[in-house]
Amino acid sequence: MSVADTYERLFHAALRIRLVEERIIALYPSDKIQSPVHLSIGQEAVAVGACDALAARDLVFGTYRGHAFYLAKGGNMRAMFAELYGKATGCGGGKAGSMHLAAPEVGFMGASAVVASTIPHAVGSALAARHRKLDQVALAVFGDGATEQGVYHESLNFAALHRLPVVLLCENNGLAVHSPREARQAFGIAEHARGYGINVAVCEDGYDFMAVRAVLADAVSKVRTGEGPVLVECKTERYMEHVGVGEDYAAGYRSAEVAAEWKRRDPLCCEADLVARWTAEIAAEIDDAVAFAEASPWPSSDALLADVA
Ligand SMILES: Cc1ncc(C[n+]2csc(CCOP(=O)(O)OP(=O)(O)O)c2C)c(N)n1
Ligand SMILES: [Mg+2]
Repeated sequence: MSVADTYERLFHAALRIRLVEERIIALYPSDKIQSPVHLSIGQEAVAVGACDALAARDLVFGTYRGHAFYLAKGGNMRAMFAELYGKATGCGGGKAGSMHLAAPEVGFMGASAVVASTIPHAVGSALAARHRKLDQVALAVFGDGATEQGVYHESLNFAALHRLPVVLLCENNGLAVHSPREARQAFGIAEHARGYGINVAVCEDGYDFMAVRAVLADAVSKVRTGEGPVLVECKTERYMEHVGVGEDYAAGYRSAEVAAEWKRRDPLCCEADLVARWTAEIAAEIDDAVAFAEASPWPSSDALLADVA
């Protein structure tokens, strides 16, 4: 496949995610979406580039800001909207909501509202792949805030010690809720990870799915050939508020100018002709997924305690 074909394929995948989240923004005031939503608008290229560098058999462990990775790994859009609507046909039976999407049938193994909590799941899965002699890479995706959690450091140490087949992908948007990274961390994420003696890569251009894909392809190939874990720090920018469907540049904790600079480089904001080429087709797919969610039944009361204990 030519570079131009790959660019268009990834652009389409990223645009699909953005249009899904823009539809969530439009639907949210109706109160039909039953859970809080953490939007990835601005960060789609990280998910698209990363998932494109993986094989279908590889596994992704995500976060509550998970719509982008769920869709990029191949999660079903109907099951995602039904989950947001709390319906029985949702990917979590309507009980998981936006923060706990999962599509294990395509290798999106789950997400959690608890910061950093899926990193050890990815590391454990990589250990299992090693024991079972599977050619399978685990990818843990997490935010910059997650690197302050103890379990992040425990996971890095264990993965490095056992040279496990795991990629640790930090979506560094420079914020944890309203706190800038500089006010929270005494270390650089990539610099610090090097101390564990593992391969480290940085992608400065997290708006550029081709750049992300190239960095991740190199990381995945190193992991697959037995070089041990790789940490990838990918710089990115979230355009919307931490949770919810609004913009909050007026809140004073972040810079609208910085976001505007990212938007000037973001293909989804700049390439109007490609956006126009695919918007109607993607909108039709979203219409179908929303109609499916609307028409689906609520979970039965019997389902309330299923899968709980
Ligand atoms: C263990 C834990 N501590 C605190 C929180 C509250 N909390 C929710 S999101 C968040 C910020 C996380 O920031 P980051 O990891 O950078 O991810 P981002 O939201 O920027 O994608 C915090 C502190 C939580 N959910 N879990
Ligand atoms: Mg962050």
